[in-house]
Amino acid sequence: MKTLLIVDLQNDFCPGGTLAVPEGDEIVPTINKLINVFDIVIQTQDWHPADHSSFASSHEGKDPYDTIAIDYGEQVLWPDHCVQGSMGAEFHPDLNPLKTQVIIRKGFRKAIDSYSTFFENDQKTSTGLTGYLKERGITDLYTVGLATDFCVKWSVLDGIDEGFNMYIVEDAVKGIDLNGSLELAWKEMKEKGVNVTSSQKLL
Ligand code: VGL
Ligand code: ZN
Repeated sequence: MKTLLIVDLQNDFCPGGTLAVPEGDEIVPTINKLINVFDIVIQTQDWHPADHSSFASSHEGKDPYDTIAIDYGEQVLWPDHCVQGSMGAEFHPDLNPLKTQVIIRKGFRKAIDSYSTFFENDQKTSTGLTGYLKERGITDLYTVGLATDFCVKWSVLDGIDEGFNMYIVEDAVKGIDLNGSLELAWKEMKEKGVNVTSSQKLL
């Protein structure tokens, strides 16, 4: 069964939010159309405690977009975003929520960030998504949402490693682009074997 995976389409990642992805909200109408042609819709929700370790504000003397070494590797420090219970963590108000069957929250452990919908940034702690998909016999995931070069990319790469057929809908994602990260993300996803498709082909 064809399943749509909508990554982090939350207020803080849209213009006006604290970690706004340029034109992040412009993909919402396309995604609403795609929702109509999918049997199953899954959403992810970045969901951080207010003192999360990925926030620059949690590290004295650090600014947003600095990087630090954490025991699991390099971590970009972000502006505070998607704090549990805040408006910024809510989904974009125009996104059709009705067909969503499950919401995977991630990044709720203070010490570990989580870009991917499958594994947190230590690459070990599971979100449970693989088990959910396997239990339901879901094999093909069409990925849309924000941000192409962080949560979308890591979800696609891990999804392939977990044995799923991963698709990315190229006109239904938007990137942050930090020091060339957007171009690198496309390269990494393509090298790993993502299927690139478009809303025009699906609708
Ligand atoms: C994301 C940075 C921090 C994303 C989440 O959704 O791509 N990026 N948290
Ligand atoms: Zn985050």
